[in-house]
Amino acid sequence: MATVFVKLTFLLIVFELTTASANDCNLSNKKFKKMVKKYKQKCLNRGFTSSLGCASSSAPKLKKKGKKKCSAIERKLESCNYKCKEPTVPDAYILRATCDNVMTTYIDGAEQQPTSGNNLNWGAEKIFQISGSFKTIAIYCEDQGGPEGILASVEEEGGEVILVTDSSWRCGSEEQQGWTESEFQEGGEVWKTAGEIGKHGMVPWGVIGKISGEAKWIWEETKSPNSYCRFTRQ
Ligand SMILES: [Ca+2]
Repeated sequence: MATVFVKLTFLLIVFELTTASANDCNLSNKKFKKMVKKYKQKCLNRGFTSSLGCASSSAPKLKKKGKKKCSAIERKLESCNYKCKEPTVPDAYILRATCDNVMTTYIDGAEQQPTSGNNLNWGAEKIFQISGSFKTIAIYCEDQGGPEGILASVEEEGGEVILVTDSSWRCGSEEQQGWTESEFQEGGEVWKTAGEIGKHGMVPWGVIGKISGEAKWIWEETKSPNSYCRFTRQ
């Protein structure tokens, strides 16, 4: 008898999940809000591909069971005419960068290793996966003769560029204590507006990988062999 009861309950739950379609919203306002929160936290922020057109993060991915739960939540929300209002903040960005000649990259004070590209080779773009909540990108470049420059862009997973190297960056010729940290104050005589050398694509470098075409080659203005450049988000 107990087994039959469990089976019936299970069938009822399955029936409810699969038939919750349009015009079938029976959630109280409180429960609806709770479900929206769950949808954002457990589904969209975990890379669930929304069929309601909501933006979702890239990683980590959900397993089969999780996807099934999210689909059920989504159907329920759809039946309640739920519309995505704001895109969720991406979990990660892609930083593409290079410099002539040797590059060291920091995000919020921590040195980063590229997932692709070689820090010693200016001809190859270096690719970094960086946190969606990053504040400060800091790039140190050592010039070893000939022309010098730093070139970089940051994009969302979908390829939309959110920032490039240009005169919005600040550069100096001295390594100052804490210069890679987001709290660092770019004051005094050392930190100046980055000097723009020219647009991505210019000679002698040409086009480097998939760095944005809007990016400019920059350097600290006195043309010292050492350039420390940084950008902080508001
Ligand atoms: Ca050089």
